[in-house]
Amino acid sequence: MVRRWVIVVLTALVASAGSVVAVTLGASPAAAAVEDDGAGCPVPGTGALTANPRLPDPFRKVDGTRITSKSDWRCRRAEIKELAERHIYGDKPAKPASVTGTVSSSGITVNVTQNGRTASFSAGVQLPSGTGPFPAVIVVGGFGADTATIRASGAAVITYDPLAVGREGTPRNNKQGAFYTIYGATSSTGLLAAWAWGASRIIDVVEQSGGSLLRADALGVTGCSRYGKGAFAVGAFDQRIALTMPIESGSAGVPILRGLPGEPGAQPLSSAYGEQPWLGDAFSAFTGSPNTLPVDMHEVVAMVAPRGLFIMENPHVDWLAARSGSVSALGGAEVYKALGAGDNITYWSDVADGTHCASRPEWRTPLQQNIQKFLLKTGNTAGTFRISSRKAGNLSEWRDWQTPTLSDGGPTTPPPTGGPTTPPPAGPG
Ligand code: MCU
Repeated sequence: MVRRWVIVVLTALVASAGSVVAVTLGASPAAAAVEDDGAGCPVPGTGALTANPRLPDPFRKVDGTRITSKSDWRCRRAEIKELAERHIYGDKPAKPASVTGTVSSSGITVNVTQNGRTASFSAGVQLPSGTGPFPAVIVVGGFGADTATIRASGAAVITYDPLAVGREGTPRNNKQGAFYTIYGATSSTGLLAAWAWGASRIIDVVEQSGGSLLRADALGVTGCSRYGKGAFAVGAFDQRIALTMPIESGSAGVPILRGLPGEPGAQPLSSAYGEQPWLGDAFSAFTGSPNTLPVDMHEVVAMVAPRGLFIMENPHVDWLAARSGSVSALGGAEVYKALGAGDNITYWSDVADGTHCASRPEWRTPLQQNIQKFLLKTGNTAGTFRISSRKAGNLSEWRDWQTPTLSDGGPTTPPPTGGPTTPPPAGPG
């Protein structure tokens, strides 16, 4: 009966959205077929923000009730996404009216038109050996990612220069790049959301290319440092990404924002906000008081669930905030567990070399295993937590909530318009 209910809901979703929506049941590691499967979910306003020194409960909805079933996660995720955009990143607009482009064995072109404004950018492609179509990993920025291992594992590399979409070195009131050409130089959206939007448009083009060279259903993303912040945002905000792999992302990346003021040597919030317009303009309200944020980065980790996530961090450079990173990963992992997908997240900061964005032998095997599991679908290695004792955070100090046992039943939140409004009667057992 449960299965029939899921099928009924799926049918309704397909009918109402006009596109196929892939849903992950149990622990099977599937990306969604759409950028945002919670686009139709209601998200109430939060009202006045109240201080909470602990991490917000990822399972508690804006209306104050807690979710009870795995299928409730879809609309709870939509709330987190909205809060993260509103207070941390700025708005990431949905797919523009027109996205066109080409995919070849050497590159991808992207042309976007919206409201009479047009912008273009491109990305490089490097294929692995063998015959396609190939999975692919979008490499944000030009350093720190182990592209040799990615290609040796059988995935193509899509080299994405995010600065063409959102430039660094500009003032907040005169932002530049393809995103701001479309949405305006005074857009309050920060660079990370702009970069994520650009990656989503690359995925649109790969999707529209018909899959003869690159597979839109087997895409990953990675990047190091500021581009690790970017890779994290790309994977969190586009559910077509099957494998998200941020490297040494630091403040404004994986680490909990609440942890940064108290982590010795970590890049301060005011610095992460001020160094570049990475975060949305609205984050200025929180640089001195992250405790009033109704959302924190452990929930952005959870936005990736149940999809593949491999977080790599460096415990030797205090600035990179790996202690707060470990708390974020542990907090987000609670959502993975509740969804029955605890094996889909890996966190690894136990590395010997302290050089920022170094090539690290420790990460080669888990990188290959994650590509096999989530992109090639030839492996099923369980994710692990390898937290360096140098920067080991303690989740229990940061939470006052416990992880619920979520039922497999139908949604308690109504499906989008056009779907059934009452669940079918319960079956015998
Ligand atoms: C970790 O990412 C950043 C960091 O946030 C900045 O403060 C620093 O200047 O640059 C890092 C980076 O991108 O290094 C390549």
